[in-house]
Amino acid sequence: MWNVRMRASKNVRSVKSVKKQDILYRHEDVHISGAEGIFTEGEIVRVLSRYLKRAMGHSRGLPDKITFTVEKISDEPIKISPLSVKTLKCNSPEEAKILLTKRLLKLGITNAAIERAFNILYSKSTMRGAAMVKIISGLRAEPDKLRGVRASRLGIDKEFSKKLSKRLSKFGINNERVKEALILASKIAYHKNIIAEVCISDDPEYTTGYIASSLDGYLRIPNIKNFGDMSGGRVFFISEDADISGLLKYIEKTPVIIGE
Ligand code: WAQ
Ligand code: MG
Repeated sequence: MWNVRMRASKNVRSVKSVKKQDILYRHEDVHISGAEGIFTEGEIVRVLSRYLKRAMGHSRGLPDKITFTVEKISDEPIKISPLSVKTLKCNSPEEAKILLTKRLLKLGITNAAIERAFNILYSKSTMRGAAMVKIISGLRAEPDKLRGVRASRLGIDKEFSKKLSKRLSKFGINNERVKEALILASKIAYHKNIIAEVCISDDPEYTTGYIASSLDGYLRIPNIKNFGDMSGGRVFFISEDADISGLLKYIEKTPVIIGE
């Protein structure tokens, strides 16, 4: 199996500084789009062309640099089931925040951690990866606070993918975006030290986000942000005392395939 990754970015000459958790970072690269998956050798060319099209036709703008990585995976992937999928009722970002707060509190996440997450998710300066927020203190745990941590080496069993498509079709949500998000959320929720994830797309025209956890599954939230809004991001809520290096290894390096 092969891990195929794409990253598209645009260099901005005017260097912008952002302050996060009292550390000053400099933004020179604007993230446009990223994608990845685990594929067989025969699928690589088709996937590369699909990713290239996605990078070149993105609503966040035209990139000036696109990087592809094609890497052989030697470890046998862990096979896990996907989370259950449900779409909640939500009419506005304000309603989304109330709904998210309720659900996160129920999962044992403090108001401090929730507030930290909202600041990241609704911030204008988007990250390439996800922030890791500790559930009690609300402190950030990822080593690179500007980039975040990227979930990598994840994919779906080919036969199972067809079955999943059929099921999603019944609800009118059979598309690459939903499938890729469900694969990522399922891998992330599988780790015992990740209590929940919240995601808002950074694409200005895509306004449905989600909250995911092994307890409640993958819950889609319409109108989590306003149409045209360029903000977005991902937050992984982690146990206060989690072994960070072990967790990073799982998120970034351990191959996981979604199957039956
Ligand atoms: N690992 C960690 N964080 C990531 C990754 C990754 N592999 N890919 C993206 N992110 C972060 C990054 O901060 C982006 O700004 C943010 O997530 C949003 O990424 O059920 O389209 O690819 O209708 O814009 C979810 C809802 C859509 C789907 C998610 O995210 C549905 C989406 P995007
Ligand atoms: Mg995006």
